[in-house]
Amino acid sequence: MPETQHVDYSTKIPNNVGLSDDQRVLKALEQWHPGYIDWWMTMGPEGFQGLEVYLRTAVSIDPKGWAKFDYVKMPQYRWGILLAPRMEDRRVGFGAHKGEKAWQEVPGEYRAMLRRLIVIQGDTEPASVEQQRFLGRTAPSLYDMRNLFQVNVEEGRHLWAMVYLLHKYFGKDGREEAEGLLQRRSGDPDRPRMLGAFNEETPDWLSFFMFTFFTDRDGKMQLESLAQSGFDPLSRTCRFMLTEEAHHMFVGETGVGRIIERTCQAMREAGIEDATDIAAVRKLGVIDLPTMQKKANLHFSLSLDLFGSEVSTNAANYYNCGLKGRYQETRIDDDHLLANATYPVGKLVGGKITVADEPALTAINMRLRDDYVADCAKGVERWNKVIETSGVRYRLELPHVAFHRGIGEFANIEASPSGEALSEADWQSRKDRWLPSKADGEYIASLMKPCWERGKFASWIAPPKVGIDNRAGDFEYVKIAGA
Ligand code: BYC
Repeated sequence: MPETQHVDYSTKIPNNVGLSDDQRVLKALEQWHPGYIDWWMTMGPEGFQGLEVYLRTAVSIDPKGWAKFDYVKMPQYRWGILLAPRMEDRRVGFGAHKGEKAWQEVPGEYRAMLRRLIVIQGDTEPASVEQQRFLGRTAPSLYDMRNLFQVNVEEGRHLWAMVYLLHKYFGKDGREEAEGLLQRRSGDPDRPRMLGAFNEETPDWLSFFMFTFFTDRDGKMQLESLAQSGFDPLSRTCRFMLTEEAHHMFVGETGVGRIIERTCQAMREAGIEDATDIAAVRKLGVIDLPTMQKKANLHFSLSLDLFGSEVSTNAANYYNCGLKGRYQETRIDDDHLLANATYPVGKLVGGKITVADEPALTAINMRLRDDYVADCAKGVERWNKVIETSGVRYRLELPHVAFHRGIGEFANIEASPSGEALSEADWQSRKDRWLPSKADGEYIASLMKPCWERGKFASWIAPPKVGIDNRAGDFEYVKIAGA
């Protein structure tokens, strides 16, 4: 079967890439499949594999009707391979090959670079499932539990998306890399996941929502950049992944928004004016806004590290070779070569945080990170609207990009959220004001009690405005009896 809009469900692996006509790749994927299921059963959502969950499954790549909702047990989810439609006469849009026909096969000289990009992207997907595997137990509602599992199965599908590229285009090394993706484990000291943030814990639901807001948004930016790739199968794969990714960020943004809403409502009801009176707010059984600020500081800074160094020859090479572009490359009005252009980059000069122009080609990571920061800032403003509307006086803010960094220009210094360089002693004495402390973690953990009654929500989070798939408030998103 040729590539179609419709997804072929007659094969074990649903797809729109004509897998039944490609016995070599079909076989390779069928061999990989049991290892994947094994990984899912041991590292996927713990304790819920036998329950029916109201999930969407992609049935087409038509943007208007691509998903269908139904009850499904997660291990029986139809993880499939879906590529966005091929664009006629697509050309490489940037770098040294600009204007050439987009590649349908891997150019030999770029094989190692492309493989690396695909493996890094692939590695993050199962990592996030591993990080979130215990959260079902403390879900604040069936609605939230469903959303968690939806995100998890789709991250699983994104792993399939990258594994398909490895098997189809990278022969033996591709197969080995695909195996490796099932072997590494988030947080494992001996075989960790590749990127820092994916080895951190996601201990509670506030972290989950912050992660899906901040870290999935890095996913969006990276996928947007890879969607520009001159290697057409990668571009098409990423374009379809972005369709699913939007829901993940929705989960994060509305999750945090609903916690804020509930906190502000409880404060108003109790007549608490001072949002920084943490003890008083915590007595109400909700999460105080300063603690939410600390969690945002943590997840934002960890996510900034995912952009790599501000000045990077790797990034310059990816760009120059036409493999990874900038955010919305096609909408940028320049020569798409960047031979003589410069870009302002945050730098540490004589212990001071400043900005200096660098060649734009080596500053590609920095530019993507700037686009990311702007996108995050808009979301934070939407949270601030929720606070403002409630009448509470408090503002959430993104910390300075030098704050709490582990990669790049600011990795070796400590800085305050306002961007002031600090001595080690200063940092040690003040860091608990800016990052979640042990006591904050314990308080949040004390709230993480399951709330699984239909239509009910935990004390610390407001219900959503509308249900998933427009379902009523008491809809049974997860058939929980027997869990
Ligand atoms: N942790 O030149 P540099 C998602 C390494 S999230 C550990 O500064 P480069 C998702 C780097 O590999 C999106 N190591 O950086 C979200 C290099 O190593 P080698 C995932 C790091 O290469 C939520 C060295 O440091 N996709 O989809 O320009 C849920 C120097 O590198 C880190 C991608 O990231 C780090 N944070 O940029 C589920 C896209 N940062 O070569 C999913 C593909 C850097 O010296 N990846 N290093 O051994 C890339 O485009 C680039 O590899 C990076 C790094 C942007 C990650």
